[in-house]
Amino acid sequence: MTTSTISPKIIENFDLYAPKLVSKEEFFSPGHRACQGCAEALAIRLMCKALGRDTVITNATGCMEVISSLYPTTAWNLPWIHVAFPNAASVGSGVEAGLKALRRKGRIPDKRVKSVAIGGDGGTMDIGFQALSGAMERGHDLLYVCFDNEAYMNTGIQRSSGTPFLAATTTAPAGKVIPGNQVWKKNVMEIMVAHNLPYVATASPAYPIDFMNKVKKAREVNGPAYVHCLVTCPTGWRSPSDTAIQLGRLAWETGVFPIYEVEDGKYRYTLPVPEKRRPVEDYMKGQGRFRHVTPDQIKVIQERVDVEWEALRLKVENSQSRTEIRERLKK
Ligand SMILES: Cc1ncc(C[n+]2csc(CCOP(=O)(O)OP(=O)(O)O)c2C)c(N)n1
Ligand SMILES: [Mg+2]
Repeated sequence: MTTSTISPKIIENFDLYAPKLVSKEEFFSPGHRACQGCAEALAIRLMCKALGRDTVITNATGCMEVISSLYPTTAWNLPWIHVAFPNAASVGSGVEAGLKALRRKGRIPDKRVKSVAIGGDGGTMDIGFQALSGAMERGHDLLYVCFDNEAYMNTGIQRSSGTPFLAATTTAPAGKVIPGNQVWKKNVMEIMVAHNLPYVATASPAYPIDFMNKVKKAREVNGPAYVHCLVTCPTGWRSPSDTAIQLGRLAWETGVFPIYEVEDGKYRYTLPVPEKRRPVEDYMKGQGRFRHVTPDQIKVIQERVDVEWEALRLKVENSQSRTEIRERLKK
């Protein structure tokens, strides 16, 4: 694991600090059936710690539902509902509306219970996309968290619109005809920002405190919020199971997956920005799904990452929040 971004002092006093930073209460319990080194299961566990008890989770079909709810067991220690592949955001918004109605009628205590919908990249960026857009546009008090492992992993590593360019999947195999996935990853963050949401963020369980802080912040928003969490998948990425955290860090250190937030329209990095980004090859070489990629193809990917990184940097540097803009226009 690279430790460049963790202060040595925190590592030295880890046992002292960790329990103060992270709740010991477990809402996603061990004993589930996730693969070894699954970053998605880790991210769910951290998300639940950040959300706390007063939460209802709506879970689209996908790896996390399959591994956590094998009859007659469950890993969930929170109210949890499994729904179809495309409609987590619809059900999550229904849960929110239902809780509101029950509170109004005095049928449940008058306290805030957060509705949180979760789905994989397929369930969010592809098949559940209209449900997500609708829920966000209607302005529900709903947090949606996408756990993006960059393919339909539960059903056998089929490509999704979250799959990176040239990654090999079972429906975009690398061979004589094509060198893996033929299109660039969809930038769903920008589409969420275009919905004018109060809070949108990217995150990774490789930076657990940053991720949990974002979930907490999104939970407090009284309205729609979206968190896009990149989760490494040793099975689908063909990477050793002990590199889940290392790869998560490399995704940020190379700029392949920028970690930032957009609050009220203002872009901000939330981690110390690397002075010099590492080459994308450092990220790709540990993953069998990119094994076939040639040096010339890596150059194309590097150029794309450089351009997207600069486009984001300009947004961080120049964007103003809607509140700031409103105030400026008043003057
Ligand atoms: C309408 C419909 N189509 C297809 C499926 C089969 N199916 C279930 S989960 C899944 C893939 C899930 O992928 P993703 O959302 O990325 O989650 P992951 O398993 O990768 O965590 C598919 C294709 C289904 N359940 N319903
Ligand atoms: Mg997936």
